[in-house]
Amino acid sequence: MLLERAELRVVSLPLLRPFRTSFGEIRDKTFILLRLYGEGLHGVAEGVMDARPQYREETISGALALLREAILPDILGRRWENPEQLTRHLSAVRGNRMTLATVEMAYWDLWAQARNLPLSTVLGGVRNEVPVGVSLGIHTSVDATVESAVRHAEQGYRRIKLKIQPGWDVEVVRAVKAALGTLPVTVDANAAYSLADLNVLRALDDLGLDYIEQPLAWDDLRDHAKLQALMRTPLCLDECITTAQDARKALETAACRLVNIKVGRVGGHLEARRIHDVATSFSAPVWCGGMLESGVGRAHNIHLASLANFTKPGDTSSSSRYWARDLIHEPLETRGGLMPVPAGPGIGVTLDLPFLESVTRHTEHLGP
Ligand code: OSB
Ligand code: MG
Repeated sequence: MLLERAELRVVSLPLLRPFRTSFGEIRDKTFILLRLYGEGLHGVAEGVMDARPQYREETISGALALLREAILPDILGRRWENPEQLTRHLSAVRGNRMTLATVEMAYWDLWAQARNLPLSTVLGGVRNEVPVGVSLGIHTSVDATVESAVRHAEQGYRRIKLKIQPGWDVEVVRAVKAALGTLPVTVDANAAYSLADLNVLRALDDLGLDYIEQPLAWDDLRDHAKLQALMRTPLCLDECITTAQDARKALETAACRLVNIKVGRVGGHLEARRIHDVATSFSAPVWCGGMLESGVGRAHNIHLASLANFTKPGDTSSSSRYWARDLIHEPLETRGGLMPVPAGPGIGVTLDLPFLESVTRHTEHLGP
């Protein structure tokens, strides 16, 4: 297929309520939206990098420059037979997995549409609805957190994940566990601890959590391996894993026992599927993470989560938890803790163009 041209936007969507993690609070979700055009169709994806490099190292401004100055001029005006061929070509780029993912995901959407097939089908997905949990940000009180956890459990979510940081951990987790009974509870520290915090980490180990997500530094497999050897609770890596080789090394060294796969973090659907396959070969489960995506990124995540080894509930919860109005027409809403995989061609959702226009901060066109 000839990739004819691209449209790059920066979009800002107001969150219904602020979301706080150990690295900061977000009120408006600002992201890159990329549309790739070919054969009278267009594919779309969003980037998961933020304005500031607080989760990982990529940024919106860095990604825009790289897309505009190097990656898009290199691939536009050329024919690409399939996503494999495009991804192989893009593998010459070092790092920048979020930026690469934005391009690769938009191309997958376009390519699947050209075949009139849902993305989940061309990826090899095996289910038409995927199990989901919620990720609850750091609240202002333990009571408010328990109240929110119970409300989401009543809505059918299959796992409650609590964001934690030093000073906001054992007490809130214990209270939520007591309120929820047998429903799986997990925590996500976004790299806020170190091995010097072993006392707190050991206390968390005694609380019966399903797993502990990314307790230590974003780029440190070695200390995670040391920690996992001291803990009964499985560790799950998020920030540390950007390639299938990272996942292989993490599982081989027992730095974790499961992986949070975010297609937008790891260079796209092909690499996400490779990570899924590596984890399968280690009998390690995976689950689909989220980055507070709009309906565009959320739809991509849901299609990916239809692969067989995504057995743990993911973070792809209902769009209405995040936005008063989403960028797409189709509602992405869970029923009984299950999110239906959109059935249309490609990612199976369509942009609400007037609304998109009203939340766009910046637009540029590339190609002839
Ligand atoms: O670490 O999983 C994370 C949100 C922003 C950045 C990092 C993370 C998260 C979440 C929210 O946990 C997941 C979601 O609801 O999209
Ligand atoms: Mg995480």
